[in-house]
Amino acid sequence: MKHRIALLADVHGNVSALKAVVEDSLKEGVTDYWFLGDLIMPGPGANDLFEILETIKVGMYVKGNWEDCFLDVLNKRVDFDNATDIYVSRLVQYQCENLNEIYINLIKNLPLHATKQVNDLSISISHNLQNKNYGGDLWPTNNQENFDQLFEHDYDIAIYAHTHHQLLRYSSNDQLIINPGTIGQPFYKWDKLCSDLRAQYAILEIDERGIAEVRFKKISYDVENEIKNAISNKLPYFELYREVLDTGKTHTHDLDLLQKLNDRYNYKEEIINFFEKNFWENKL
Ligand SMILES: [Mn+2]
Repeated sequence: MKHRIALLADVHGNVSALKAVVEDSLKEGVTDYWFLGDLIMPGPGANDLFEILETIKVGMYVKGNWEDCFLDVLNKRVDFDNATDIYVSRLVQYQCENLNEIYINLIKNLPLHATKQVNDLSISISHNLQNKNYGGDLWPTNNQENFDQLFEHDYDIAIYAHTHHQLLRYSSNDQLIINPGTIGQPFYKWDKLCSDLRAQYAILEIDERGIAEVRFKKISYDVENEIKNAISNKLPYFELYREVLDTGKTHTHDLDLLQKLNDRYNYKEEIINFFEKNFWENKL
């Protein structure tokens, strides 16, 4: 039987980009959808993102590091004196104000790693390494031994995401590695490539003979609409979101800039009030 699998990853709250990719995938005659993590934050998408995944019947969803950031805040693992922690916490507050409880529970129960058998092929699916969904181990230019870590078991194919870079390469034993890139937050370190920040995904086609096609796609979407969406939803750190959509540049670890924004908008006070009230009332 022929399977055309859409590999989706790293939406990061960008509903407009996800919608455009799903529309394209429907024209492509995709039969299966797998999602590799980092669905929410820092963009405005909340329930709408999960509802889209429901309409396309996503058959696999593994947990990204941003889903873990979300859970860390719910578990009160927050340093209120760290500007990045305030940034992430304020984005989590936005999600808590918007997300249905069923989706919060869904995030709590996501696996780090999954395997699929498609025809004769065994496939590993993880956000980054199978036991570690964060860090730079699988950056595209890293050494071969880092990538070989994906094959401690005898998978034929390993699929990962997280680096926001589309990639196809092989293990030392010639097993296939695929990264579909990012739907919502593309970036390049090479400036000239940053002029094209279309949404990325990949299609993996497997037929009776084996791997029939690996196709990397880039899909235009309505960036202006996404910015309007962020404004009308009163997205915190809106100016950072607009910048990442326009240029690909993020400031997640820029403590000075985040501190300025935290002070300007009183975000620290806001999250302390929000989380104290909700923890006390047992709502989180
Ligand atoms: Mn990630």
